[in-house]
Amino acid sequence: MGQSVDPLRRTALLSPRGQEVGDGPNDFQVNTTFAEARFDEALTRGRWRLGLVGPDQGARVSRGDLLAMDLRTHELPIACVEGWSTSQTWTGVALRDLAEQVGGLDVDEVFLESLQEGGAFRTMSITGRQLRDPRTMVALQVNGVDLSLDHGFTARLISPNAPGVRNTKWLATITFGGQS
Ligand SMILES: Nc1nc2c(c(=O)[nH]1)N[C@H]1C(S)=C(S)[C@@H](COP(=O)(O)O)O[C@H]1N2
Ligand SMILES: [Mo]
Repeated sequence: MGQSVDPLRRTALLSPRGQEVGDGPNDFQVNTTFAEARFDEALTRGRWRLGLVGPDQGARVSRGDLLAMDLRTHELPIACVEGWSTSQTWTGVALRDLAEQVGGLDVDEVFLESLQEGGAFRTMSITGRQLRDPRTMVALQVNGVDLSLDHGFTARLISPNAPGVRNTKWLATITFGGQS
């Protein structure tokens, strides 16, 4: 599948809505493709670490560290204000489990930072309530396979109570307690 993408069809799908058809399990709508995000793919690979900043301490966790944690799987929607919605099966680590590692479970705000260098959605925040929802996760996989680059590899936020825009892709750092 996807071996011969008609270039015209592909262009049409790169509409202002950012919708694009990917391959297999990652074949669902995209807002901001990896190509549009414009950063070095190497940043998502071997040396990638997720930075965790909490009131008590900080930590840097690798993809392997995350995969070794308690993994959760939930079917959750992404609803984009641009007029589409999709529901997929995500697997990852509960955000609250990561917060606990750095003493950040009781904060009022969580600040998410993407590897993306520019763009309005490079940084985002979610509420303490969203943090404490056990289904809010740092997702590594979707529908049983690794996230595609377009869907935020290495890791992205998925929260059941947040608009699509808050589900930050290409996570770099998570600060519990807001931007200090
Ligand atoms: N870094 C980053 N994360 C992002 C965005 C973005 O432009 N940059 N777009 C957001 C928006 S508006 C939506 S609706 C979802 C869409 O996720 P998807 O592209 O995996 O479907 O990602 C969100 N996360
Ligand atoms: Mo969106």
